Amino acid sequence: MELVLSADNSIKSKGTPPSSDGERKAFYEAIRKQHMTPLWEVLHALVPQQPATPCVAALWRYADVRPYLMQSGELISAEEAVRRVLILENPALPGQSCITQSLYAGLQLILPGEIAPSHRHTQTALRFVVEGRGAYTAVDGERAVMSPGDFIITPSWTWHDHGHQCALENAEPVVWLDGLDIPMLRFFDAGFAENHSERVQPIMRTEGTSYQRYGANMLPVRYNAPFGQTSPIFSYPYDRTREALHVLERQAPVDEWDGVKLKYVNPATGGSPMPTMATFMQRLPAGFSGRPWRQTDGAVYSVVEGTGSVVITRAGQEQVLEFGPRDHFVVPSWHTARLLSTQGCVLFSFSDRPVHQALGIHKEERLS
Ligand code: 1HN
Repeated sequence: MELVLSADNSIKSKGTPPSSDGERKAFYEAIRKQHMTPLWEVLHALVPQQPATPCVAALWRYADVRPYLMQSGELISAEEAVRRVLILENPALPGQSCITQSLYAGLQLILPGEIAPSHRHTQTALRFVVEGRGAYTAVDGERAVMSPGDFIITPSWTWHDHGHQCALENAEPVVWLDGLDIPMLRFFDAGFAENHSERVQPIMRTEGTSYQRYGANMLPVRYNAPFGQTSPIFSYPYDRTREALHVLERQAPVDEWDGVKLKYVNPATGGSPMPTMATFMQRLPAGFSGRPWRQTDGAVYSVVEGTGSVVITRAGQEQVLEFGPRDHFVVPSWHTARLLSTQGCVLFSFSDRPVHQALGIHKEERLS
């Protein structure tokens, strides 16, 4: 028989019978006072065999959401709220202000004549314009007018304010989707923020300067990245994106999983426009019945045009979300999804993929 030295310095045979539940509980209680806890009780949860996100798939129908957004416009001004936003919370993570464990999403409303005051923070933001015209966002001294389908970036630590220039009687409310890396920065305890001394930051360049400088497949000869790893183009207008997708749909092979899907890039690096978030626009042709896939990056979708459905399966449970224009939905990590569209549609989406890729942990499976 093999003998071993036990914790109390007595010699016992190696095959010591298992301790009772009571003995173990007392032991856990004792070590808790030392701020210690046994790994063997949590090992499987800490290192799951595959991603086991607490997030669930969810859909926000614009017809359900819009009345509340407009009601928020009567309750509080953009100025008082600083940012008048209704946060899209993952139904399984109430109170955590996040749509996935790493991403924040919200719908922001600005009314004609309003100003959302200037500030900056280390969190990176993206805006995807959902409805209305006449609003602008200013980033470090340059304004970009917002139109539906435009994708706009607020790089980390850049001054930004929003406004609605249109004082006309028929001026429209403007709504956009905000996507931020807030939960990631919270995780790293790396968030800083400050307010500008002025409500509206001074304008230093005429509108469109960044696009002319960096958006024509050219860069200034002595290019010096103005926003670090983030794209120097802070507005990607929808008319250009839409045109590209439509030409590709007619003239190039359609992917059986994605339809026609393009990723936005930082023109100076070819990489994602922001270090923490990837953005995509895709077109599903009429009659598209996509194949299923799953990937580690949970993604948030904004429906731009058309209708369709996404079938999401996890642990044998299937969920069908039917979507139309301006609806939003989330496909969490490692949920199997497939997209269908009878009449054709256009979908914007964003995810935390660049972080997965930087860490070498991105995984995607395309199923048949
Ligand atoms: C923010 O600055 C904006 O600038 C939107 O529009 C949403 C959510 C949390 C913190 C800052 C914006 C935000 C935010």
